[in-house]
Amino acid sequence: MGIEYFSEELKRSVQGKKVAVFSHPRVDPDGFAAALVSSYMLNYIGALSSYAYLDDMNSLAKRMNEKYRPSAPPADFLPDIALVVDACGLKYSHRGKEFHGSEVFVIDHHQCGSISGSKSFVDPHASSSCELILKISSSLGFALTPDMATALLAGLLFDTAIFKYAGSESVISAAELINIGGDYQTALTFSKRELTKSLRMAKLKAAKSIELLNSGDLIIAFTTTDIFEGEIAEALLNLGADIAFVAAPRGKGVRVSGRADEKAVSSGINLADFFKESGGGHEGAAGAYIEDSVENVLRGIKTRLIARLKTGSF
Ligand SMILES: [Mn+2]
Repeated sequence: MGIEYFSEELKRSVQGKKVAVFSHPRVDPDGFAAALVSSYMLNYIGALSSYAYLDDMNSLAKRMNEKYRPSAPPADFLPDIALVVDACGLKYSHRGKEFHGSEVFVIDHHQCGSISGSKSFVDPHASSSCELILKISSSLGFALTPDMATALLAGLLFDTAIFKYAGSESVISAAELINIGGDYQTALTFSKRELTKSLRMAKLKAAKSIELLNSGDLIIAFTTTDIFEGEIAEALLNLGADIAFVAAPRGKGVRVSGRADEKAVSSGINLADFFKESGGGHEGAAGAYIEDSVENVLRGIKTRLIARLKTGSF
């Protein structure tokens, strides 16, 4: 759905309505800022009330939460409409299952495929959801405050790993946010994870159980952890792997993070496509939640990966 049409539909639908804003589990700065700013924007365009459901955060989002302190939805809040940001629809959102209202909107930058039953503005070429919120706010005539611009900038910096994965659009959006009054230094403090002792321990522990697979010129690494699966997958690429999968038990299933370097991506590997419906992400960085044991999940990934590498059908 084009941005103008999406914005108009959103505005028309939320008039006088109660709106819930959801994002993905263990929300990161991109999801957090996108949800936070959306809730203000929805109030501005005519919602009766709007709240972001942000009670499952990663450590950086928690830091943002300390500063922004968004009001939590009242216990008796019964939303009519849901807006899902930074996730491919209600199904992938934290607490989306609790929503029993009538209409769902989605704003996301992951490769979502078709999202049934929702009106969506999805741009997989955007590096962050915060860039999309910036665009939608300007199309709705909603003026961002400097604090909101800082939050969106933090989300953009986090998702682009501080411009490592940024296209020209992200750089332009960042400049626009700074012009509005966004503070780059503050945004940086929300987007860079400190190398805490627990993160370093988790990386080193995960390194003890790395399994390697060779395929032509590519080195593929697998390991498990309890926490920080994304950071560990990233660290495995820094160690020299071309593709890394890290599995962490979470609830009744397993959260898997995958990373692929430029060489792997240019040879046709697309991790978002690899995980399909069970996950979301981009060609070089994607994750999935799969209900099974860690062993089964990693074995399944290996089997599918070997089959795909053999046939070159990535
Ligand atoms: Mn994102």
